[in-house]
Amino acid sequence: EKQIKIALAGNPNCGKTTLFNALTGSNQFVGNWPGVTVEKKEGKLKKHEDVVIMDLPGIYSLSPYTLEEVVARNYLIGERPDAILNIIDGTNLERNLYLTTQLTELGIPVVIAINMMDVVRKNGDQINTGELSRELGCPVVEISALKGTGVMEAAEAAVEAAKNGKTIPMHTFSGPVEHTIAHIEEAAVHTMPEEQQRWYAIKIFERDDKVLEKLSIPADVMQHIETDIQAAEKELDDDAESIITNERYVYIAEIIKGCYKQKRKGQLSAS
Ligand code: BGO
Repeated sequence: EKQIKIALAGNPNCGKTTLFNALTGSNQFVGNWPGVTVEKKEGKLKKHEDVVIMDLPGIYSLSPYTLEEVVARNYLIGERPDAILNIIDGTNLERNLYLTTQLTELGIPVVIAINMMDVVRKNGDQINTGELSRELGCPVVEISALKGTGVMEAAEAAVEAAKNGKTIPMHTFSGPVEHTIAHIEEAAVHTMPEEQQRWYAIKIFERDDKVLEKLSIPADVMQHIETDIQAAEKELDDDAESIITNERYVYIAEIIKGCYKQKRKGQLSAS
């Protein structure tokens, strides 16, 4: 039977190491990512001989600015795991979802594990996981990596997603951005597998130099694309990279409004 590869991705301090240990136990192999001194860990999922969990470095974004980000995205783009298990800190939803909005653009099935649920509950806060799942278009499982609750359910949801292999991009940017991304897809990335085109087109829009270097787009095509990007920048009165960042945060703020309820400060607890 074919081996299933699941990448574990999340922000620093979200509990990724705790979850990785809970899922793999002593069945771990530690090394380094090729060419860099960033630790690489992989392990077999408990009771699943055919499932390998890859622990990616803790990151806030898939931008090309830190070694950890580059290592993580090179793995995701280059190796294309069968699914991503995105662990997010439930006490810090807004910040953690910034990475999530980028992972769901890769064309790889994503399952979200909301960690620290013991703390969220203790604080009296509420997360509507059904609504979050609908908004993001991927399964959402509540876990406490520390207490070991929900962790196997989350991993099994990721295995299931890997077997289904379906991804549905849910988030769209503003009109001028989508217009330019569509042009970029047509002009520069149409020969790539369809599920990868959107991520590359967004990165080209952001003028991500690592992606531009890798793709070596012909100069005349690049000139057309640059004209399009500048038109969008003029219309939205910002630089391309900031436009993308800001629109992600606007999207996340909308999601949070619909699925997160923080207990009012000073409110008396019932218990
Ligand atoms: C310390 N619930 C709670 N309450 N805590 C959790 C959970 C959870 O579900 N999951 C993880 N933690 P890492 P990264 C610590 O180490 O796995 C805690 O960076 C401490 N250490 O126990 O390391 C976890 O791999 C002293 O906390 O995260 C750890 O993603 C005092 O979150 C921290 C308090 O987990 C980060 C906590 C000496």
